[in-house]
Amino acid sequence: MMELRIQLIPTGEIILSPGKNGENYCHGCKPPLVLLVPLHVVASDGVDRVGVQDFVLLENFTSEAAFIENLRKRFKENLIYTYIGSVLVSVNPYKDLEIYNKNHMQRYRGVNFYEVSPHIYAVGDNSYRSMRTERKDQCILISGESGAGKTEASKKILQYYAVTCPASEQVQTVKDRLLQSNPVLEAFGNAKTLRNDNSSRFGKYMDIQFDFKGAPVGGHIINYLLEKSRVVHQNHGERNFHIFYQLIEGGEEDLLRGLGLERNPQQYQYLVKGNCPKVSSINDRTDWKTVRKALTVIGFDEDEVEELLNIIASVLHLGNVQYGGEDGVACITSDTQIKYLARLLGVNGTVLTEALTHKKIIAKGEELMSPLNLEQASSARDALSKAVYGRTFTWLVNKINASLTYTDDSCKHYSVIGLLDIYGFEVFQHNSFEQFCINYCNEKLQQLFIELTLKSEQEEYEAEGITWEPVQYFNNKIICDLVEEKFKGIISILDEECLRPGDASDLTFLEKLEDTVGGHPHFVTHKLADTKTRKVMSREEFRLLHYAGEVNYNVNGFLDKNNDLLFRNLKEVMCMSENKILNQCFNREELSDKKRPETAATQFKASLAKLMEILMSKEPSYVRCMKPNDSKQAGRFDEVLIRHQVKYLGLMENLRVRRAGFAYRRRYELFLQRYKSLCPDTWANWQGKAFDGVATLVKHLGYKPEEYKLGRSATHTHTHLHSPPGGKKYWVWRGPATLFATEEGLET
Ligand code: AOV
Ligand code: MG
Repeated sequence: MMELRIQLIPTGEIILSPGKNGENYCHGCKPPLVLLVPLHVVASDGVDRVGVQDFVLLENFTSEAAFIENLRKRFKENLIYTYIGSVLVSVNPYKDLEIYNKNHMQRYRGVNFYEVSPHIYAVGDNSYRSMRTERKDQCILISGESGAGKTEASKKILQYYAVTCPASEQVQTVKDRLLQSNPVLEAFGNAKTLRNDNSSRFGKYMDIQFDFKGAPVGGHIINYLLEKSRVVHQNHGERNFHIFYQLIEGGEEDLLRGLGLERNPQQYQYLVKGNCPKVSSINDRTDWKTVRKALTVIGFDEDEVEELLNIIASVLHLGNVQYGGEDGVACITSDTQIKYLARLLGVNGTVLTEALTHKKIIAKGEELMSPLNLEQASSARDALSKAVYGRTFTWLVNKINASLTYTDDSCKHYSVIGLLDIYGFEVFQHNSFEQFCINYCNEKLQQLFIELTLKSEQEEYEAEGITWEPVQYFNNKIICDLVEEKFKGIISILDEECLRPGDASDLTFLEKLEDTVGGHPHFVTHKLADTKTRKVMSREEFRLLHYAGEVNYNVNGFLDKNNDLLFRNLKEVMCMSENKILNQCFNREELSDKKRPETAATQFKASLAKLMEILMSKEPSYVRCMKPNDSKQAGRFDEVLIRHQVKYLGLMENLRVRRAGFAYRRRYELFLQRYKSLCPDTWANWQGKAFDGVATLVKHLGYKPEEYKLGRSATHTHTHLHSPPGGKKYWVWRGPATLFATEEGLET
């Protein structure tokens, strides 16, 4: 196969140069080089097998069919990455590709985005270079539905930095810890779902901090709402968090004996619900070894590891606490678990037994222990398991953060690249509060993408007075508002029911939703639905028409999960724990705090709002991940599924804005500085205004009026996509770094 490259220099001269597979050459160019635009790779039989590597180069760029065909062609050739301008589109190959080794990493180091074939490394490198040259913090936003490849992409970027960035001995330690935080957090925060064998059940935003030499010197992770309910319940075909199976499968005999565990997941109530102890793509035993090593690299000492594993084992024992009893009063039928629990949790067994079967109430100023019935006792036990696991997870993140904290006082100022890897949009047969939160989070991220790529881009043209044919797109703000608006959004209504004394229940929440948001175009319930929809909805569900698809949420459990309460006496027991980790997770101050804690959804909403602020304050890059099929199979490209994702990710609109727009923007001063030597009137020392100098320069270069525009703010010009003379097959960027930006605005 031969690949043709086109290279454009400001004089308008075009140099074609043959390249090797996937490689680009900066061939025979004299500065100033503007841009290299790769053309089709055409086989010797003249057949275009791999399409274009930037959708912007698609001849028929308004056609969705052409877009999908280009994706398909590339996917079949294992070319999983394609650009839309600077946005990277990635299709999960579901197989290991030989494109992530050190040679590949070197190829992308310090090379212009367009000079090499599309790759996740190019995105990483581009952000890194922008951070260094422009001194602006960056973030890389990775989105896509569950199983699309977000977590893998974020790991690849991290590996790229670990290998290619400069390192001293101290930096090497940080690099190792950054890398090793992944297996640990995945063990405790990922699980097999029906959509993904290694599904992230928490959201993760990770800042990588770089010093002035560009070396990674520290990091910080923020975690978002862990799906705690998985600790006590899994749907059919799903698993609990990986760590439980890793410990049981991989733990040494002595260790398991000490923890009172058997090497059989089927023995544990918390591991049998999904009836799926083994997953063919996962080796729990080797993963256990990886996690154990990683804990050491991160800086856990043996005592901490022991205490951590004591907690994991105690959750399994808690799940096996069984209740019996007469007259509706719960009592624990066997005290074997309690014995283990008392030891592993470091608490008094009798006090724990009482707390697992009673509730402390205060009547007439006196504390009384009121017995629980069977159902109450089971949910108290499960609430304790969830709290213990959830808080330990947060502790783990804090511990990792402490190990990543940069301590060298000589460098107080560092630049940051943030990596966002959240849980992807998901739809199951049965969707609950967790899916509601996950999908809401995805709406927020899509909203940010729209704000930053579609909306603001178009608004800027208007502000600059540049003629512009607006591109229509679906703005999902309406759905974000439906969920999060004060007083009348779904979360507010849910909170209201959670706080309302008396007869509040999941069903009264549903009724209230119908009364308040019943008329909303993106909200439906059984009662409000048309006959066809009603057939596929139960009376306990509400349906949201998300940007990514329709999801029916069953309200069962919404109030409890949102309240996320733990009985006071269980908290008291945990506060007395001798386990040092638990001791930090449960503290006495919380017992004396009379204020009701914020609900789970409200906390989540606030944390997402903060996340949006963080992301908005940085220069974003986007990776849009797609799933080629629902069966996790290599080589299968399900066109219907892909089309759906192309639609809801807004990729066609993204392309249209990109195509219609000006690819390059430069401030007049910088543009003039760079290219003045191309024009006899400007080359020496231009004394006039930069704007006039640029106008003289572009006139001299012979650009046609439609090929560039000078922005109103009188500091920028930009140039257009342009069909090259005499050629219809491809499109190129025309002109020297076509310029345009606002006064303080865009940098080089
Ligand atoms: P996700 O993060 O987007 O889903 P993952 O990154 O976990 O999805 O990818 C799912 C699986 O797809 C991985 O475990 C790999 O087997 C495979 N995969 C993804 N990307 C690649 C790649 N570049 N090369 C090879 N295999 C890949 V979720 O966390 O569920 O939203 O909540
Ligand atoms: Mg993930």
